[in-house]
Amino acid sequence: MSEILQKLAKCVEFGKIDKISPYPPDMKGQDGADELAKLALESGVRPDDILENALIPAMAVVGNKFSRKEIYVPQMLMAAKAMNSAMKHLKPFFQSGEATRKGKFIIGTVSGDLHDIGKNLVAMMIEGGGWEVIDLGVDVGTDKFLKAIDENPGAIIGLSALLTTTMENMKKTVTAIREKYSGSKILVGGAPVTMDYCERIGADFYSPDPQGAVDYLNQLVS
Ligand code: B1M
Repeated sequence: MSEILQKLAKCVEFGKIDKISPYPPDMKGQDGADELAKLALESGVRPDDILENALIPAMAVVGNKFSRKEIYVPQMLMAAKAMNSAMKHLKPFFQSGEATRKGKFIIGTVSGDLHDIGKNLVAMMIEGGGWEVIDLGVDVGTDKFLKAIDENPGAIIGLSALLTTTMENMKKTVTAIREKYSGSKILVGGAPVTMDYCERIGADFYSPDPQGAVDYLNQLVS
């Protein structure tokens, strides 16, 4: 891996957004993910290589550390912010079709539920894993999910629920998706959700954390 990509991966892993960012303190004054992604492109590194050889592996390290409880939500958020600051330079290449991603992932917090911190972490990690993410936000009703699937055929769907009361809406949405798009893959998660619940409502997979979600998606296209 080139020196620029090594530095970029380190910035993402440790949440160094840009040069003026004071976090982490031991990287103060150094270029961050923002400057290094720009420099990599200017040096002729392909956007695909930046994603595959710097951003994705760095986010996988972050996801695994989080799963092992070696880091917590704030460090993960900083890593995702650093990743986003690099992604903003790559996005035009993906949008123009000059570079490709692994597939599309639609995510939303189910109807009646306003919790989005966990959902956002999952969305950011999946984007960092090389996927295009369509984030429908919170309090997403079944019709909105169906419309998004209609507009993005073949996309994998992710539902998040944080309340025992809104888990019932997760079930309704999964049932409606199954009826209309029987072949779609549905991933569910959120604090009260379990593998047993996932199986009972007919979803395909449950992950307790973002890295499990990334691994599941990757395994579908491997
Ligand atoms: Co609410 N809330 N809340 N709340 N809130 C909980 C969930 C609660 C457990 C607190 C408690 O009573 N101890 C409780 C639920 C109880 C229950 O259902 N049995 C509760 C309640 C009752 C409520 C209200 C009803 C309170 C009220 O108004 N009376 C109300 C409901 C509003 C609504 O949604 N309609 C409410 C409101 C709120 C706030 C708006 C104030 C705020 C949300 C802010 C926001 O999200 N923007 C809030 C918060 C912050 C919490 C707690 C404190 C923290 C949730 C959180 O962000 N955790 C929570 C108590 C707690 O968990 N300690 C609580 C951190 C986040 C990283 O974890 O979301 O679990 P989590 O996501 C994890 C995994 O679950 C997984 O990955 C993430 C990272 O590991 N994951 C997925 C999540 N989604 C996934 C999807 C996947 C895969 C993995 O695939 C698609």
